[in-house]
Amino acid sequence: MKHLHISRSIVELGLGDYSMKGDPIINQFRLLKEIAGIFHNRKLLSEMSQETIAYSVQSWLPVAEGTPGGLFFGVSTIHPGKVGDEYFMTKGHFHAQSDRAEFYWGIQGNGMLILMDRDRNTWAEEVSPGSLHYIGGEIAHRLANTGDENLIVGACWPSDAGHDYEEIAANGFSARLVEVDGKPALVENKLK
Ligand code: PAN
Ligand code: ZN
Repeated sequence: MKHLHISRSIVELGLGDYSMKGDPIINQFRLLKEIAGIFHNRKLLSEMSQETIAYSVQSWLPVAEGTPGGLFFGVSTIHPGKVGDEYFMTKGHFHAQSDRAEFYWGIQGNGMLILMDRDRNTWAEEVSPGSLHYIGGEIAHRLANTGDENLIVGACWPSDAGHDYEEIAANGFSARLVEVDGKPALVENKLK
């Protein structure tokens, strides 16, 4: 069917802002009210505009979710902001097939990739344009925007990785990324 046929790819990246264009693109938006549970200071959060977009994700899933051997591609945009001293961040997850790894890379803005292993050791890598991050299997991952512009991060992960949000929703990460003396710092987070 495709023999001798020449075409353009069905998805293109805007190399300025990395916006993805094309038919199969999925656009997701996460509002503050939908992710309230991930922040420490719920009272402060309840006083903020609940419709604020904390982050958005564009993704291209060229094969069905769960297909072994395929790859998914995404671009996450975390908006600048804080709930008290805690930076806007993604929900964070382990992969459901927990040995499945992922690449992230920084495109625009400044932030942190917060990582946690199964023993609940938590650490972070600085994300900035050009930074490249290998997230091993069994490592929970979350992005936080520590700057005052959008943090844009690319991602590529296996199509059979899946997402396990429950562990993080129940117990969080063992540390929170907060602003201390004007700089980001990881501080211990007691189990709920
Ligand atoms: C990313 C994330 C994206 C949004 O594409 O899904 O940054 O974060 P949450 O999924 O934690 O809300 C990825 O890690 N995919 O596996
Ligand atoms: Zn992931």
